[in-house]
Amino acid sequence: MNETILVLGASGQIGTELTEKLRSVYGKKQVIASDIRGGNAAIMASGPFEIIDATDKETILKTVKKYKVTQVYLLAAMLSATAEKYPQKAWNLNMNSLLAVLDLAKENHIKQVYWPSSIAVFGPTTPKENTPQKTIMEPSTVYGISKLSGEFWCNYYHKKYGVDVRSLRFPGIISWKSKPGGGTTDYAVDIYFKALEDGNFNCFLSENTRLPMMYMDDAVNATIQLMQAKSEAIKVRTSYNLAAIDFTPKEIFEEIKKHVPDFTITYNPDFRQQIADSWPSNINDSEARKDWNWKHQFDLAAITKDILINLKK
Ligand code: VAH
Repeated sequence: MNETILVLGASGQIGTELTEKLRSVYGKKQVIASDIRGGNAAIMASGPFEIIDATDKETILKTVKKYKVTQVYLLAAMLSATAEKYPQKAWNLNMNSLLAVLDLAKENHIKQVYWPSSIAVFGPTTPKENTPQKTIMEPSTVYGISKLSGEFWCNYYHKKYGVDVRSLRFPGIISWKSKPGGGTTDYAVDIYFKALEDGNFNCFLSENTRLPMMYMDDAVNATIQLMQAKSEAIKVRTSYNLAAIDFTPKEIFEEIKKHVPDFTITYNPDFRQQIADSWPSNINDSEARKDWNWKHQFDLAAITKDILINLKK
């Protein structure tokens, strides 16, 4: 597999762990990490790093030529909660970065593109249970609007120019290696840190807010599995539904309490409750399981055990 990969947004929650995994699969020198700001020590030390604004096509092209890049993974984006505060900045970053990379693929500078979408493409009129691949999609957040638009651009560039761009609709992603980054589902990241640091968690969502979630390891493995699948196996060129588990703040709290008996929680919903209420409770990902054999590994008990063991180290 002689690929050379450029990760845009490598300092973010997913970018950090995706870069680490890609370097273990393809070789440290074959994966160039980049972001608008420096990454964590491990990312900076374990392979090439470049400061790149993901909306700046010329700088991306210069880097593609410098390292003879064959694939770009575009993880740079502004997430749901922050995007509601800065709509124009979110639209600019989320859209212009994607169009820049799709153009580089259309001009044959790179062979393959990965771009993450999100369950945020679904809105309040979407069926909430077992949400299908094709359904009503009327997103009511800036982030969701940018992700749904991005999906149509991916499909357009594939159909019209033959660009091999692939995408997954990520649920909320839980990890312990980096602190939360402005996402509505990031309560499920922060709760583990607070369980060990403070013993109490002030949750910005109500206790019965059920959301689709996934462990970072599953999300990273799904991404690489999708990108390594044969092109003819990829039947969906907007973005694949991808699912693992779903839970409420009450359920994740109870799971953590099994390990941290004195842990307490208070619920003080804020503006992010409205965002969460516009999203599905759980997702049907049968197309991904059928087309390229997707299968999640981690349930909530396994996630909780793994995170608390690692955070306690
Ligand atoms: C967010 N973590 O909360 C992201 C994700 C489904 C949510 O896209 O904005």
